[in-house]
Parts: sequence; structure tokens; C-alpha cells
Amino acid sequence: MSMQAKKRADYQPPAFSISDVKLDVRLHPTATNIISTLAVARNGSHDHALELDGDKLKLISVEVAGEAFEHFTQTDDKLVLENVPDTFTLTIVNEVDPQNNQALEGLYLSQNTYCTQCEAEGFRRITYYLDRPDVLATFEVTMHADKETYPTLLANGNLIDKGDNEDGTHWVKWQDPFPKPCYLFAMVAGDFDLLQDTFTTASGNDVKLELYVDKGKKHRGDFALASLKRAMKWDEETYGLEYDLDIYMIVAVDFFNMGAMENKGLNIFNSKFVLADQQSATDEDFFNVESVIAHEYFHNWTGNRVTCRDWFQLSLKEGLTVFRDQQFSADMTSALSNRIKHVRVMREHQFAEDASAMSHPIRPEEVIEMNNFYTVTVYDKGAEVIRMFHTLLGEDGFRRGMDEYFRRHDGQAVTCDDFVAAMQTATELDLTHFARWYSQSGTPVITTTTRYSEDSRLMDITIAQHTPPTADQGTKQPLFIPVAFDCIDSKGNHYSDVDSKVKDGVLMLDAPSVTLHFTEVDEPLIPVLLGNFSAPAKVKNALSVEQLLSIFKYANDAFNRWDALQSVYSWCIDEFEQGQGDQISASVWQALSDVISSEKDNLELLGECLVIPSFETLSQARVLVDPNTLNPARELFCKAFATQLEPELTNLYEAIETGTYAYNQQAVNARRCRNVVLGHLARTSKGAELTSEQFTSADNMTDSLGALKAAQGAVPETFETLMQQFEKTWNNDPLVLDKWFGLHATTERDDILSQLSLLQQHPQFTINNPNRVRAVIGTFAFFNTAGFHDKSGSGYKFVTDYLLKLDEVNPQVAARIVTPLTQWHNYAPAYQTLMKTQLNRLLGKEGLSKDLFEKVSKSLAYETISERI
Ligand code: B3K
Ligand code: ZN
Repeated sequence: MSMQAKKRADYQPPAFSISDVKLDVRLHPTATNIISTLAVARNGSHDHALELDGDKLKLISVEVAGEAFEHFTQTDDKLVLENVPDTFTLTIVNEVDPQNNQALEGLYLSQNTYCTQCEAEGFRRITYYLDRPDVLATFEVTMHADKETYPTLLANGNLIDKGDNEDGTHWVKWQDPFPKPCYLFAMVAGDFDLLQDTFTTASGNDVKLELYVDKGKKHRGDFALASLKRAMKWDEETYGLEYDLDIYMIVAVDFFNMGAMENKGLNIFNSKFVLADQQSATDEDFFNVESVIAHEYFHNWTGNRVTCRDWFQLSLKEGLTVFRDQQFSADMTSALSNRIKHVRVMREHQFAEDASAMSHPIRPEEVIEMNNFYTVTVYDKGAEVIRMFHTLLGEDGFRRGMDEYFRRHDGQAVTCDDFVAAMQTATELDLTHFARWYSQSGTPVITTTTRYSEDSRLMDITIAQHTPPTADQGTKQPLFIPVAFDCIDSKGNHYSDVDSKVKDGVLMLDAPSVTLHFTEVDEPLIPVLLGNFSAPAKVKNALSVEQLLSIFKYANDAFNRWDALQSVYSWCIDEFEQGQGDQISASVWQALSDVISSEKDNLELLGECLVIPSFETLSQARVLVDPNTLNPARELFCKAFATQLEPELTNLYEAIETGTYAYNQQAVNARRCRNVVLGHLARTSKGAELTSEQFTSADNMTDSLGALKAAQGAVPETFETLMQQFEKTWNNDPLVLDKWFGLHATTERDDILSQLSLLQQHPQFTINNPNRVRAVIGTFAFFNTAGFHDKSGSGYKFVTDYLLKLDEVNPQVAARIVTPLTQWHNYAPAYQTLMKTQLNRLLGKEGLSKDLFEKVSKSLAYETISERI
């Protein structure tokens, strides 16, 4: 196995092309036989060998133009054919072992369902091929399997033929007319319940919609199907994009490494993002189902019709598709809470990635294991970059740019530069400088410095940008940053700069710094930056608590208002960390009480405003964090918050009407706010009573889980009792039980490690199911601050022991869960040493996967890099 990094700069077009693929697949648990017939042609004139990718395949035979072919050599990961003709038919027969494929890449069999996962490089685990996204071919697939066990046989495109054999097997033939890269190939065989519907496109084509779910789960599929129809309609209305095949299928499976996969015409989903009903799913689950369904559907144009030239361009499809799903969700639900959600992801995870050994631009420069680059940087920061295009070009300009992109590149495999070039045609601006966002990694920091002269009544505000060096890049250049800008005084008046450098509320910051001038000013003004989070940047402002509270009161932008309060909370938590929490003045508490009374009719904003910043967000704004002082300080502040505001919170809790259950925005906002408030009240003397009461009377999962979360930590005995009841109710429903696993794994308690061991012995737990592993080990490593960062290092050791086992089974999932350990440099020195000890244990493991090797070795090498930066 090669641990060598591939570099973006080394891209070479493929030496051969494959225009047509015919696969004949005889499904068998341990010996699935595949006959692959490929139409191959040499590109240009050269005499290179044909090098096909293959991984864990048993080769049976090779034929060229119908004749046995022997001029080939085999390595670990390649089949090399020498002296092939310029155009020829290549027939390869090989075998794979789906049952023992626990990595869940390629073709695998779990719980009696065969399914595939090919992105990024999984097709080479099915057959020998040019496994790269710039080789586009039409596919025809014939599948054979036992009819009784596997009545449903699916692949991409349209069903063109089928039949029965005498031995009890049956066969089907699928044909996909659209040339595609092999990462979009899919096959499924199983026995499912089926939900069906139709969608008529704007041009009048009837599309069959089919949703395949586990037997007995049909009633949980309606919402996903309705979401799909909403997404199809939205894409027609917003981008003029219609679906292009006669059938669109979604299959939900329980064993899946990530959320879902956009295979052409045959999406495969983690059942977590399909199944939802009032009893078993929270409002957040419903939201996620709709947004993932939409995301995969939107890929049909941004990803499938126009695909990536190479994997370094991943953000071309992912950043753009995340942006599109964010726009869709904002239209279906509400803009503000969505935006806050994205900002939390950026601050909690993406900024942390930028600051870590794994930092990379949204278009990475080098990669050892591609699966490691499905990151918050490529996806979420990538979406922020698209959002900035949208800001620069405006709604209409952006649409013109998108139209141009499809006009130029439909049916092609292209680069991020091609996308920028298409956008460029739709604007007056030169996007060359802006495009630096693709090549420069790291989080820019925007600072303001102010100069006020009482005599002349003049005020200057200088806005400067600086991007600190990152592990992958020592020097940084100024970026082109759209900074949404507002300026207020303590009475709520708004001011414009005299030179109108701020246009339509946005300052285009394209230099290291810009100074804005204000006249007729009677007090120091308060700059309000990055409204609606207009750029993926940090803002450093020396604002007082009073000024932050003025922003909350008077700023126009709801995001800025929410953000100002978050900064107030963060300041309060600092006071507690320094042992002076009791010095927070009565006026601050009064202001927080006023927040509740002034916003009581805006439960969406109020709900968000009452959320105290997470440990992860707080950590990002601090250096050398000591989790064992920051975490307790946060908890002390939460307690004080509940005590100081108990009457207001109680009234609010009682006043919020949630009524009969419905999943609509108003009801979601009400439940969300009420559950946030319950989280605070759980810390008061009424905690046990209120949480049990809500748990018992709840008729939906949002409120049951809200009660459990509130009780967790605040009223441990109640929590234990309610958790037992919950388990009894849901014992046979692994998807719901994952919530229970997650709650146990994130509970602060001294014996947490023995609890985790018990959870692993639970009959529903298995190391082979990624959802279970993430629910127990993943949530512990990511979110159980006290347990994971225990001073003794026992939390780190526990996770490492598990990763050593998991790496043998599923390296992709192991490499996700190792992330918190790789961020050791964020913590105080004593923790760093303990974390590095565990990383060294991993690195020392014989046969460590590429996935873990890349992240662990980079993380350990960071020591020398961090001295340099
Ligand atoms: N494209 C897939 C992700 C594939 C991940 C491979 N490790 C899902 C998505 O982003 O839509
Ligand atoms: Zn995607």
C-alpha cells in the first residue's frame, strides 16, 4: 500500500479512455463473479501501457478483442497491460468477497442487503478500471441473484430487461444513458418495502420516484419522499434545472460510512437520513432528512452532469452543492436559524481544522487517502466561498454565472478554475484576486481599530485583515473579503462612511486594510462586522460588554445581534474561569433578562439567543485550553444563568404553546425555544420535576429527547430513570437507540469508561455498524469534554485502544474519530503530552491504514511546524 502523497500539480490527462462498460454480476456472499467488458481507446499517440486500478480483487482472466491476453503484470493496486491495440474490447473476469468487506467500500453485504459505495475510489474494489473521475463511460449492468432472498435488484439508469432462470435465480439489466465516472456507479440487491410516487417536470416528463426501506419501516418514509419532490421543484424554480431520467431511486441502508451518496439515478442513503416520523425522529432529524435528500438530488447537476476532473477539485461539486442545499433549507424553513447552524459548524469544526495539522485549502494540494478530504473545509468552507460569489455577483449575476457554467460544461469533468471562469463572464468584477480563496488555507482574522476626536467630531475605523500561517502554508496573502458592515452609536443611530466605501452594506476588503471616515460623530461609534456571517473569518474587536449589548439592541442584522450575545456569554465564562463570576454586574443580568422580554414574540431568535456557546466554540477563541477549567467555568455560568433568570425562564417555559404536534417552522421554533429553556431550568430546584413531566407527557421525539438532554448532567438520578424507560421503549430500534447510546457516552461521570464498555456489550452494539460506533465512541471523543480530556489521559487511551481495533475493520470511520486527538496543540501542555503518547501508539501499529497514517503522522509532525509558525 502506497503512503505516498499525490499532488494536484502532477495532474496528467488519462492515457486511455473507456467509452462503454458492460458488467455482468453474479451475486454471491463470498465469491461474487464479475465480467467486465470495456470499450477502450488510446488517447493520442503514445506507447504507454494501460494501467488499471484494482484493490482486493481476485483476477480470473483477461481477454483483448476476444482472445486470451497474457502481457500483463499485477501489483498490489494495479493491473498493467502492455502492448495493447489503439482501440479494443477488453474483457476482465474477477471475483470479490462482499461478506467479508467490512470497510464498506466497493461491494458489500450487510444484513442481507448487497450495496455499493464507490466514491472516492471504491470502484477499484469491484473490478479493474481507470478509477478516476475524468474517465466518463456509459454503463450497462446485468445482475443475477437468488430471487427469493433478493427480489429487488437495482442499478443506475433505466431497467431495460429482466428474466428468471430455472435454478431459482433471476436477472435484471439496467442501462444508464448518461456517460459517468465510475464513482457514480451503484448496485443494490435486497428485499425491501417500497414507497412510490411521481413527479412531473416543468417540461412535462413523468418521473417515477421510488424509495426502498427496510421491511416494516414504510411508514417512516413519507417525509423523505415529500422532501424529494420539494427539492425537485425548487431546483426547477431556482436554477431552471430539471431531472433527466425517467426514474429516481433512493435506497436506505443501515450500514453506511457517511450520510448518503448521489449515484446517478440510484442514491444510497444511511437510513438515519431517510426514516423519520413524529415518534422516532426529532425536528433536527426531519430537517437533516430534507436537507440530505435535497443535497444528493442537487448533485444530479452539480456533480453528476458536470463532474470533477480530479479529486483535488472535490469542492467544485461539494461546496457548490452544500451552498445549494443551504439555500433550499433556508427557503423551506427559515433563514436565520439555518445561518446560525452553518456558523456553528464553521466555528466549532472548520476553524479547528484550519488551526490543525490537517489544514488545507478548499482545493487541497496533496492527498494520501482521498477519503480523508471529505472535510468541513472542502464542504462547508467551500459553501461559504460559493456564498461569497453570490454576494459579489448578486442573485441575478449568480444565476447567470450558473447558467453559463452548465452551458459550457454539461457532460464534462472540470476544475474549480473552470467554475470561476464561468462566473467571471457574469460579472464586471475581476475574480482573479477572489479566486485566492481556492488556494489559500487558514482562517482570516479581521480586526478593527478606531480613532475618535471629540473636538472635530470625526471618527476613523480601520478594518484590517490578517491570515495566520497554517501547518500547510507558511506565508499568506491578503484575500478579497466581502465584509458586511454596519456602524451604530449607543442610542441606536446608524452611520454611513463619508466616502461610501461601504456599498449596499458591504465593504469589499481587498487590501491588508481600509480606513473608513465618519463625520458629525458625538461619541465613539461601534463597528458591527460580518453581518449574516458574510465571510468565513474571525473578527477580533475590543468591544466592551456594554457595546456588545448595544449591538444586540440596535443592529439591523439578526445574525450580528445573536453573535453579540454569544460574545457576552463568552466574556462571562471568562470571568468564571478567572474565579470572578460573582463580579458580573447586575446590569448585565438585567440586560439578559431584557432579552427574554423583548424577544418573547420571536421564538426563533430567542431560542438561539438562549443557547450558551459550546465548549468547542469557546475553545476556538482561546489558546492552550485547559478543558478542566474551561468546562467547569462554562457549567458555573450556566448555573448562574439559570439561578439569576429563573422567574423569567419559568414564565417563558410555561407561556410557550407547542400545541398538537406538527412539523412546521412555527412549531419547530416553539419546541426548540422551550427545550433550550428547559435545559436551563433543569439546573434549578425544579429540574427533576420539569424534566420528568415533559418526558412523560411528550408525544414526539423532540420533546422526549429535549427532556433527556436537559436532565443529563443537571439531575443525574432523574436522567438514569428516564433513560431506562427510553431504552425499554426503543430497545428494538437501533436508529433511535443511537440517541440513547450518544446520551450515555456524553454524560459526565467518574465511571464513564466502564459505562462505555457496558454500552459496547449491549446486544444492539456492533463494531461493524458505523452508526453505532459513531454514537458511542465518536460522541465520546468529540463531545464528552470531561471524560475524553480526563487529566489522567485515560479518555485518550480508551479511544486509542478502540481505534486500534476499528482500523482493522473500517479505516474510514476510524480516521474520522481520531480527529479530536489530532488537535492536541489546542490544549495545555500536560494534555498535549498525553495525547501525543496515544498518537504515537497508533503510528507504531503494524499495518496501520493509509487513512489513519495520513492524519496521525501529520498531526505528530505538527510539533516542528508549530514552532515555525
Ligand atoms: N459524495 C458523497 C460523499 C462521499 C464520501 C466518500 N468518502 C456524499 C455527498 O457529499 O453528497
Ligand atoms: Zn455532496
